[in-house]
Amino acid sequence: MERWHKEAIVYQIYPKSFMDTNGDGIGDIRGIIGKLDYLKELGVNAVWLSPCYPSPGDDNGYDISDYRGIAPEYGTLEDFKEMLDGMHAREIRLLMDLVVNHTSDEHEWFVESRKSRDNPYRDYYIWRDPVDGHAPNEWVAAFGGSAWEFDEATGQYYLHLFSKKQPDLNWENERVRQEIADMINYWLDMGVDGFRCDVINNISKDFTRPYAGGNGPRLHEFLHELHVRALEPHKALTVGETWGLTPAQALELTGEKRGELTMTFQFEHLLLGRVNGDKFDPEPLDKKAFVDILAKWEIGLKADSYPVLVMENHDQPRALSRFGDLDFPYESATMLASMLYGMRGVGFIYQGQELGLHDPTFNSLDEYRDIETLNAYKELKESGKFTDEELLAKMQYGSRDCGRTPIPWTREENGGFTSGTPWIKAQVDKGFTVEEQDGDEGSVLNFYRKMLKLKKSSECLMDGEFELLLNESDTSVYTRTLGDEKIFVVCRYADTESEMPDCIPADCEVILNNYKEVGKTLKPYQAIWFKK
Ligand code: TEU
Ligand code: CA
Repeated sequence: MERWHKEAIVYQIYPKSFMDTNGDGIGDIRGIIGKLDYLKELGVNAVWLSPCYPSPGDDNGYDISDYRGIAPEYGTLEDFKEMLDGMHAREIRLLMDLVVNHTSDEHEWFVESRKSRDNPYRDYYIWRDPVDGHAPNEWVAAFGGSAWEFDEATGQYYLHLFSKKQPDLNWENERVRQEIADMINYWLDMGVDGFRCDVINNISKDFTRPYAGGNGPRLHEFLHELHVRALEPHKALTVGETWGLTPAQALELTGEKRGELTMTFQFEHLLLGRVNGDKFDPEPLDKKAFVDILAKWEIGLKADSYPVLVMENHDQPRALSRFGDLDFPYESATMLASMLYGMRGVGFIYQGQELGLHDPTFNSLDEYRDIETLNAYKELKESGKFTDEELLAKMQYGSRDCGRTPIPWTREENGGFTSGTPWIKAQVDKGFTVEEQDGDEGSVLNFYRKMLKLKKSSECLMDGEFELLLNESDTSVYTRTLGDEKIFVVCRYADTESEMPDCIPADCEVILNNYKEVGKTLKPYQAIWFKK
């Protein structure tokens, strides 16, 4: 397996909301091309591009109707190649989004599959007879309702773990697995460097279970086969989107000798502030648990895996709104970054995070676009338990659209994202645009630039051993150690001052600090990287 990932810092682009160049209100590939220097200057050396394949757009591109094309609204294959060359010229690698648990129902495989029970593509998907006139089991879909959809034409149900326009592929079928390996090779031959693998631990189903979940019996076998058929020959990097794993399970997917995935995301800390992980059911954030969970994964993966450090993506509200403090936007955004990226692992940064963006304000239901939000609203409303006002507050708290509004590049209308009408509302707040932060030494953007430069240039930050020294009373300290070098990361996770922890040796050098000074006390949300 290639080891370049240890030096990687990945920027996630959600193309629909990044930059529009033709005024149709939808971000596009030429928009990305125009911002490559911005990415280079930020200090990232890889990009994960959310899906830009042809799609009916039921789930913003996570419902793919052609695995080998580029969606016309995003541009052409020529534009794509130009973007890829532009990235490589700047030593930025490209990870594409690999969505192979399901396709769109408008993919030609499914169009064929649903035609008849003996169609050659029938077995590309998961079809079952009704049981006593009902769905084959109780599994529910991530976006609400049963995971089974009855298809009149052939009298059977098909499985969809997400929307009914996202039928699940049948990985038990060898032809499906070969098609996918071929498709992966097609992109890798073109020069793509790897993939972020959407809900990848769901590809093997376990029908003995009462609920739809991941990690079915053939998962490892399927991944190893892809590794042999496509990934390993190209030395491709993969990062699995894998919800609900334990560190032990993550090691089984990523260990050096496994020949499966390079890395997996861990999202356990992103479930905090939610009753039983339900994104529309808020509860106060347990800040101690936030640090403890991150530390648990650092330690749990140490033996044979390289962690992924993430706090935002296109499925999550903004970290500042969830884990930070809107009264201390600069301090808390930079503290969270210092805490997370000081750890061992590949840093993933979601577009706009580097500006310390907070959630946009949604004033009414029709400002939302996300299928999950709209379905949840409907279900919760039908339950009769909530007022309209309460429902809107829930959506504002948990909606995926909170992270999907356009990047505010300038102070102009719609943040300079488009000259037309944006596909989703654009929010532009004073101080939270690239234009304003670029030249401002005290901006979140310049803090990220400085931090990423440090992270990339230090072996100790890249691969040093992690140890948690302190996590109490809203102050934490951990160390990174490599040979005789030691880095202390000290974070104040509260809006009040505290004592400087006494585990910091006196003769340390300050290499990163989100305040001008290091005093006798820690200031609200102060974060410092000390080098010994
Ligand atoms: O997400 C999978 C996933 O389980 C969640 O993060 C999802 O956002 C949802 O909240 C489940 O309740 C991946 C993609 O990141 C997401 O955008 C897609 O909608 C989904 O897969 C289906 O492809
Ligand atoms: Ca456009």
